[in-house]
Amino acid sequence: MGIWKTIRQKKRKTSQTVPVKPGHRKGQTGLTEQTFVMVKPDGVQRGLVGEIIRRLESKGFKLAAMKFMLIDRNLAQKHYAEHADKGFFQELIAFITSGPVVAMVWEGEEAIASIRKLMGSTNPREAAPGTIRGDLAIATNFNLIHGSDSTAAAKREIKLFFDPREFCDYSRNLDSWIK
Ligand code: IDP
Ligand code: MG
Repeated sequence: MGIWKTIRQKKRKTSQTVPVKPGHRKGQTGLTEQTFVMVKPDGVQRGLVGEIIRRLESKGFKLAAMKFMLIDRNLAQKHYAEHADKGFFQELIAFITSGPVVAMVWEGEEAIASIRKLMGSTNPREAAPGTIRGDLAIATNFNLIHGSDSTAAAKREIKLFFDPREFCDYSRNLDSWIK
């Protein structure tokens, strides 16, 4: 009798002190997306690679692929093809090819729109405080970060920058506390 009591007490103690994995799914849409994100040459030059990655990691997004690279003119023109007729296009191509970038794929629930929100508006002076551009940049042509703006853009840009073999498939135990 005395032994059973001890075991029961131990069990109760354990269940009170070990956090229980969240069982509900309130607020979750179940829409896990991948999005293409890049720390632009100004972010690398200013030593903000870590700060930018920290913000995406801290939010809870999961890194799926990453590389440090130089973008050549051909890739730059393809990546920014939608802006080919804009007055700033040549300046944009010159800028994005001017130094190394950190190209990444980030994954998570509604990652495309959510990371756009973390980035802030294109013009950093209009970007909300708390956003990457709002906190860390001033000029539109030095706005630190690129992020896909739609599902179609994410698919296209990921394919443009990454080979499927460059992705790491892994799981994180902490995901059950994020989604
Ligand atoms: P986004 O990066 O917020 O998606 P887009 O309109 O797609 O903004 O423009 C792509 C990039 O082109 C911007 O991030 C910025 O670096 C650059 N850009 C956009 N508008 C201008 C401009 O008026 N002058 C100079 N550069 C610009
Ligand atoms: Mg864009």
